[in-house]
Amino acid sequence: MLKKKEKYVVAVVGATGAVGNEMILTLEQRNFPVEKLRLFASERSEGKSLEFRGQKIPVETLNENSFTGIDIALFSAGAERSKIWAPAAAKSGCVVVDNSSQWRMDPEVPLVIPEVNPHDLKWHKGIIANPNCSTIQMVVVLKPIHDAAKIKRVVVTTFQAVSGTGKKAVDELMQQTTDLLNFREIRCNVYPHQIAFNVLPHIDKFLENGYTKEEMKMVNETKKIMGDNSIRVTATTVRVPVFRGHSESVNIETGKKITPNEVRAVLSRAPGILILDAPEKNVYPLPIDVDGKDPVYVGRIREDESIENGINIWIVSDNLRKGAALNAVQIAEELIKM
Ligand code: 25A
Ligand code: L14
Repeated sequence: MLKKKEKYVVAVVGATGAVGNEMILTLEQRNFPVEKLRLFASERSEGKSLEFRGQKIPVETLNENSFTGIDIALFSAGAERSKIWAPAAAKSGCVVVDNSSQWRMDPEVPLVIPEVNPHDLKWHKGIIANPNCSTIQMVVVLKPIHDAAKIKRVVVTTFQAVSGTGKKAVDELMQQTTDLLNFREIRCNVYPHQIAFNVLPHIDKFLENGYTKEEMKMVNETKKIMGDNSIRVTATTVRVPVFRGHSESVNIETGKKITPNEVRAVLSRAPGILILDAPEKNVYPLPIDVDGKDPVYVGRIREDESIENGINIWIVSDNLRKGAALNAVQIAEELIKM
């Protein structure tokens, strides 16, 4: 458990990555009580330094003694690194907020969205998992609707930005776009197909059941966070040539009838959500407008006229922000309040 202090020694593991960078920025912007910030990445980043509150902080590599004296560690260095280093960090008395997929479905590890299930933080044993980006922005919206009308089934299709895969994917979209516009040959290193001017129905690995890992994360993580295994979820996750901001088309079937106006009322009272829904003025959430912003944006709220109790909505949020870094920092904020 975390000892109460005025200020904390905080570490970011995977500091040079897309999410790690955003974590440093988020800690600074939200004025998290940081006594000292330590930054870690692989040997590739040795010698680099990154800025926090106007000061240059060197990037270190991890070893057995790295976590001594650290109170809170935010991890975003991939599942392989979290598998080894998160338990090691927890053992040295540090509380880990892990952004990788490694520990999310472990029954010993709480999976937390502060707006949805902050109570689950109580039973952590040193590691807390940060959910998948697409899951977070969807579940922030599902929870208030579930409380009002009991959700039976969810059908979701995502439109995911390349920054979810990390910096190298951002570079690949940029490079392919300039190459194509200059009539040069393109190269595909990160994704199996061209991503510029294209759409790929494929995120993370394919599994035996024909779904991708990303799709099954949405199914399983939703049930765990909502604490309700009866909610049926089916997902299709799609990569689009967008740099930042995931979009989702979500169809919700409820047990109790709920009208679009009631959904608007319920969501406007819920934390972390902003409604942008004025179709007559062409107003709806767009990924280019949410870059660097905190809320989960909702629009296109309308009835699914093909079933008795159905609602269709459009959800957009910054995948590096609420989808990753912001949610992790919010978890840390909850921890120091406990
Ligand atoms: O396993 P998962 O959970 O499925 O996650 C896979 C990847 O998805 C990203 C993240 O990539 C992760 O590695 N990710 C995870 N969760 C995410 C989420 N919710 C998410 N993205 C969005 N939303 P990333 O590139 O953002 O971050 C990787 C970071 O981890 C550091 N790291 C790697 N090995 C480490 C380590 N840190 C500590 N110890 C280790 N052993 C990594 O640092 C980066 O900060 P780095 O030094 O390896 O990389 C520094 C620069 O080099 C680039 N780069 C990465 N891979 C290569 C590369 N350059 C050349 N060749 C490569 N193969 C990085 O982009 C970075 O700029
Ligand atoms: O958090 O977009 O499980 O490629 C791993 C891959 C998030 C997004 C996770 C991607 C992700 C991701």
